[in-house]
Amino acid sequence: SAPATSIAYQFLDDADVIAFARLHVADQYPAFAQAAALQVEEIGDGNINYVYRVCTPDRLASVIVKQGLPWVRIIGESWPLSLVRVRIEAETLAFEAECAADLVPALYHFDDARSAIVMEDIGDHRNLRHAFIEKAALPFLGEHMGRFLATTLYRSSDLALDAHDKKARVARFINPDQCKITEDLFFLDPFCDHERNSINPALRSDAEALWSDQQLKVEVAELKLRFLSTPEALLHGDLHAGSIFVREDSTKIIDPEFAFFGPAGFDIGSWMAGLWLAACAHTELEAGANKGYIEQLCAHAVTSWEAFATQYQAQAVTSIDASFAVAGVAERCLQRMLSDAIGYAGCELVRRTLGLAHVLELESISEEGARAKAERRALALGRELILQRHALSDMVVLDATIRRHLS
Ligand code: SR1
Ligand code: MG
Repeated sequence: SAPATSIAYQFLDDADVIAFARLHVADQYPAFAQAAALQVEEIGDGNINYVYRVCTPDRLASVIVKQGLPWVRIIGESWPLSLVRVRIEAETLAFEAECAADLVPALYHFDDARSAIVMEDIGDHRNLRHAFIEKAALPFLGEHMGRFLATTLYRSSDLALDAHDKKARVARFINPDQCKITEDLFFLDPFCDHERNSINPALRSDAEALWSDQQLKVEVAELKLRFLSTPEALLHGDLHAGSIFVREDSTKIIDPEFAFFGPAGFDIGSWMAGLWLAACAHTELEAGANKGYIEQLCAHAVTSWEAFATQYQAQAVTSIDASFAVAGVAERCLQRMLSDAIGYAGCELVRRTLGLAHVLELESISEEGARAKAERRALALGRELILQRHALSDMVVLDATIRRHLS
């Protein structure tokens, strides 16, 4: 819906969006310069920003224009949000393109004054949530995600960067409002009776049991402290399935507006939890006939971890810092990243079940009893991952645990 207050930099109307796109991409898209009339549609379905597709009348050429507002779109002016996130998103997209250009939309232009980005239209891809619901076979997804994680998380770490450069980057990617959203929605609300939570009434007693679990709260506090105080690598920061678009042969990761320097395991765990949330949903669909697809989802987690670990290790032995190019250092880093990832995946499973922002894979289960069973499964899996993250720190044991919860 249109914001209550309009702000000077905000696009006034369709013509304004079109003029902005035409001005900034005429070089890359001669068709934009030549076309007498361009078309625009607002296509954003996210929680925070406005997203427009601008295209030629024949739709053969198109770009995406994304504009941020100084508040959360779905909440309104009562939840202010700094516009620094738009610059951070643009700079993160540029960094990710240096790491893995084929896995992100190309950045065409960033306009600080208008808090807007013009980028490649990846409209020939579809959102991974819909692909999961439709049980799409995605043979390259695990490798693509493993490579994205290995390159972005390694090349922004102290193993790869000059010490002064690394600290300058940490400062440049300070993103406090976005981090506060995660600190609250991911680590606080779902573990207490918070008014922002959205809880299926059938799960009320499960939620109350979770809220009284003091051991769990201590583990979540430790994970939150690491999130707050571990500038290990430049994270995407919001790597759920809604931030990933796919074709059978291609993967694009979008929306890094939550980027900041944090613990590498946060991105890895957020990604894996997306697979396991979809798998929980599929356990209750089609009378349990989805075993084959659940297997595929579990396999994506294993494949992506193996691709990540292999590529991380291969890069680590080339570290510019002699302290880190020592045999055994990469293995130690990987061990810690995996146990962090398991803990953060557990939090993501819990917050997508009890917190403010749920996932379509679970929400679209129309039969209430089936949805409650799938959500209960996600909650139980999330709890075990948080509590057992150190004991599960081996992909074989982890995979067996996931499969036990899904059977
Ligand atoms: C108010 S924002 C809610 C959620 O949407 C974003 O994509 C993040 O995941 C955030 O937690
Ligand atoms: Mg987003």
